Order: sequence, then structure tokens, then C-alpha cells
Amino acid sequence: MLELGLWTHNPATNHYYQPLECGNWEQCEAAAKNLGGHLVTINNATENQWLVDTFGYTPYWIGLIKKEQPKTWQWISGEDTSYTNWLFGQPDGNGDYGWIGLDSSSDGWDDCTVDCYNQYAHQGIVEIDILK
Ligand SMILES: [Ca+2]
Ligand SMILES: [Ca+2]
Repeated sequence: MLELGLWTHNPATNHYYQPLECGNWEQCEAAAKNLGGHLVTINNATENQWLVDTFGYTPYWIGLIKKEQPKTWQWISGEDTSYTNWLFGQPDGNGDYGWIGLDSSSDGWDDCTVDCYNQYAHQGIVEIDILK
């Protein structure tokens, strides 16, 4: 059983990650900022797979947001979006916030409303560069 509120180090990125019980997307991003980071930015397939292996079997908010100007998918961290891993048929336009379904059958991303956590995501994964 994975414990919430503990940092896990990823040697490949040299970053630290923490799953949080934090509510909707905005609340989870605010909580991530309080910890000195953002909701996770998934830069490549290796990092995606590490997240699946490490935090599996729960839907999590990730740092994807469709901002107003321009209205495109962006990482809240400002990192580039060259890598994407949308689930088949996603994003289907039912919201401007991204979450990842981490389980054995769906390790891809899905768009949703900010508060669709009642059905799906209510936890987020925080990523930080260094422990402070
Ligand atoms: Ca990352
Ligand atoms: Ca969707």
C-alpha cells in the first residue's frame, strides 16, 4: 500500500514525487505549489512508465491544463509538450484539465473538468526538483 505524503526519488529524472489526497485539479496544484513544485509533468515514456510502476492503480491529476491564451494543452510547469500519451479517443474535449489513469490497462491521459474527481481523480502527483 502506497503511503500518501512521502517523497519518492526517481533516479532517471533526479526529481522527487509525492502522491497527495488533495481534491480537484486547482486544489491539487495549489497543494503542489505549497510543497515547492507543481503537479507532475510527464516528459517522456520512461517517466510515464515509472509513474505507473510507482503509483499505480489510482487516477491522479497531472500538470496538464488547457490554458485560455492560447487555448492549447500545456504543462503548468512551463515545460514543453512534445511528449503526449493520451488514452485512445482522448482528449475528447470534456474538460480543460488532465489526469492520468494509472492501472494495468490504462496508463494514458484523459481530459476532464476541474472537479471530476468525484468520479475519477481526487489525488494528484507532485513533482519537485530538489528536497527543500
Ligand atoms: Ca517530469
Ligand atoms: Ca476526456
